[in-house]
Amino acid sequence: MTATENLSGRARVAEPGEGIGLDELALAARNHGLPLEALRYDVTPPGLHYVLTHFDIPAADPATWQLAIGGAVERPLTLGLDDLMRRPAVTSRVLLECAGNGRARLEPRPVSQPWLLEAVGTAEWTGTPLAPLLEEAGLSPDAVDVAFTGADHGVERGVEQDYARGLPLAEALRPEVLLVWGMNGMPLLPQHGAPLRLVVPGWYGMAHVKWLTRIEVLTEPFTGYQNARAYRLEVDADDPGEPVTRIRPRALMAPPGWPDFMTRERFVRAGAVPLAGRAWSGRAPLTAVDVSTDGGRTWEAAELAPADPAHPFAWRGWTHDWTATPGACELLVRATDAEGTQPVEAEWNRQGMANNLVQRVQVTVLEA
Ligand SMILES: Nc1nc2c(c(=O)[nH]1)N[C@H]1C(S)=C(S)[C@@H](COP(=O)(O)O)O[C@H]1N2
Ligand SMILES: [Mo]
Repeated sequence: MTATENLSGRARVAEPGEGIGLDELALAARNHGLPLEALRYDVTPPGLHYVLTHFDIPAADPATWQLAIGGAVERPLTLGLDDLMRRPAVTSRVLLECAGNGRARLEPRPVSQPWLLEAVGTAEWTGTPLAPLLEEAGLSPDAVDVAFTGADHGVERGVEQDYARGLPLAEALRPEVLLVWGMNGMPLLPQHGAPLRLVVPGWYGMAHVKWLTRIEVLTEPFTGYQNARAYRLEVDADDPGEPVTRIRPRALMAPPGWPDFMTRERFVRAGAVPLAGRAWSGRAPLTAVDVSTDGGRTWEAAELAPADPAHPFAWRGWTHDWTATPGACELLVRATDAEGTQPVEAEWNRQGMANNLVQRVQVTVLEA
């Protein structure tokens, strides 16, 4: 990429046939995904949860960490981690998915973190609800947005910035939005935002600001880079695009059998092969999961675990009994929520955001 292209501030789209570059490899090596076999765990073990960090993991000392709450409030607050930990604590099981999940499979490929399908995980987050803190600070009656800023700093498409995201006030006041210091019963790990992060159940990952240092209540919509330029569903370079918000429905399967080391193609033996995975949606209740064992020609309903009222923001398990016959085949799985079904063909946008095309798994069925 030339400096001019960089300063033009637009996401780059790969040339037809252009392979993954070293810049994308560098991002992929820093930001790892969930190994899909780890879909077996209800709660993703910490080291297996996906990670996405735009810049560097900042240095952070929990003993001196401070969170400032200001802007359009009557009483600005400054809180240490121990002040926050003395407040009512809740633990909530929440699925996170990166808005760029599936990007590397788009044609043409938006050049960025090249996720295949694995930018997802479900953790038990411990923290305190945000809304009472905002109320205590005294919200101005004309407040509309809340901006959340992390301690990490960098340059993105020519713009120097602290990582910051705005949320509409009504979303920030939802009782399930948390300021979090714990993950899976342990202190938050550095890569997941230690010592403090935001969790916004139902929204794509970019909203869950890590290394949170500042909350600013705004009387105008937030116009920072990560809302105004990044995370938009733009279809061409002049299109401002709709903002990326809530997670679209998706199902994934833990690939059955055993893999080829290099191709990741799967092998199973003919006969009964149990298929299983997870499904989720952040925008509407899930209604069905369907599986195809013939490359998408026919679909059968999978067994979807009932919604667990104790964990409304977690993924749900699904299973399907497959009788495999010898030969090559392609397995697909798709989720449906109250607003629609996952597309079989990708819906393209310049940044490769909120792309929920179906998973395809190539399997060779061997003689029993
Ligand atoms: N401060 C800060 N917060 C951030 C990011 C970041 O780069 N900096 N990345 C966001 C994105 S794009 C995602 S997908 C999630 C990933 O969270 P995880 O790494 O804990 O899985 O964090 C979000 N919060
Ligand atoms: Mo992300």
